[in-house]
Amino acid sequence: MKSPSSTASMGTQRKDSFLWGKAPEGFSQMEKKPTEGIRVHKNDILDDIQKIRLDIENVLTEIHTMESNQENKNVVRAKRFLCGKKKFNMDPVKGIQYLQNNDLLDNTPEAVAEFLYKEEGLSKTAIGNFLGEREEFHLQILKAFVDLHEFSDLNLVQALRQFLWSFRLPGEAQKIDRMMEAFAQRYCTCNVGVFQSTDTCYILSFAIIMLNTSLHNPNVKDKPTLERFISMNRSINNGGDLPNDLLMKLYESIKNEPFKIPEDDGNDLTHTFFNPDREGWLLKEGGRVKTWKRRWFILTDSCLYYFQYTTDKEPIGIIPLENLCVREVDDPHKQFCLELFNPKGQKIKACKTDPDGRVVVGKHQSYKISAASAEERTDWVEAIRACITKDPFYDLVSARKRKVISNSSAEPHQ
Ligand code: 4IP
Repeated sequence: MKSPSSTASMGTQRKDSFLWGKAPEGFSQMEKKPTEGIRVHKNDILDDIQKIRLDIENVLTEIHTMESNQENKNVVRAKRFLCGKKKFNMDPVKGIQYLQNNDLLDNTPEAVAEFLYKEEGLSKTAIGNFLGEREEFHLQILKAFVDLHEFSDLNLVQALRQFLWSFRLPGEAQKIDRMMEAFAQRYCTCNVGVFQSTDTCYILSFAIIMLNTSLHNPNVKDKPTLERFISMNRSINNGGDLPNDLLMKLYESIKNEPFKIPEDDGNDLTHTFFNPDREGWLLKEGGRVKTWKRRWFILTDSCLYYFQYTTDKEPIGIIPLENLCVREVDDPHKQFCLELFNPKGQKIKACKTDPDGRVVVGKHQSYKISAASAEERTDWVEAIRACITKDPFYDLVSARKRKVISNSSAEPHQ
């Protein structure tokens, strides 16, 4: 006879054994059969658990690898993007190409325009040069870029402030023309009825930019009055006059606050010399003392810079080429000479560092420079000629004014 406690322990043992898939001692063959099945089943389940555990581990490792791959990809992408921006600042066309080749920028005018408009750290000079290019794709980018500006309910000075802050106006007349034309069109679309035509808006925009220079450049002694500004802009509204109070508002706004021109990190001297139009060794004759010195010349941004060594960061002298002319000349002592001169016969405005390291005004009536060969001289003369710019604004505006006047005399003004 089993004691109650031993019966109870027997019950527990059976239950445990069933749980573990083992038939406890003292069971008949019939009783043992289902437990065999349970044991097999249990092993299968354990195997499955093991497999699932391995699968989970594999998946976790895969996720981890994917994450770190993704991270690496992101790092590489970010580095490439930065590199693209640097390239852009040195050579905008190459920079954009690089970004597109690396799938970092879509090849649509809208995507490029947005990049130029929103991306930080881009040289505003590079943006200006890129936007001013003549090719069809660039024109579409320029339009998309200008369309990103909202000029509704702004007066022309306010709109110009916004526009001229988003890039630096390039020096080349045709580029300025295209950009200001695009600006005028956008302004007239946003402010229907303010001007009779986009030409009026274009001319007045230039008048405002010139007014800004005249009022705020300390070198301009003769400051234009409001009356002069108004009379300068007579008949520009398709033969009619613009309201005086509009011109007065614009005049006052500029007088009180000059245009802010964006600072440009990429516009320092180091950047200037990165992508010159031409560079090379030449001999230069002194200004007062006519000694010949071998100097490394760099032609860029409408200036001729000369250095003692190719590796020098700071030039010895800078000759702005604006309003100068260049020609081939003969010299009794040196071959293949060219001369930079002022057609008005005045002394050339240039600066140089004197032997004490001070920046002083140059003393040249003209610069005589000798090249190593006839070909080199021709190449230099051509490159300098291409760089020499006259006052681009003046020519652009007078052409547009002539157009407005001839249009308004052809069609009677209403
Ligand atoms: C100097 O002669 C050099 O030719 C200078 O050239 C020149 O200055 C000086 O012209 C001339 O006097 P010495 O070295 O024999 O004194 P660089 O500056 O290339 O050394 P420019 O104006 O040509 O740079 P003047 O005008 O300063 O006399």
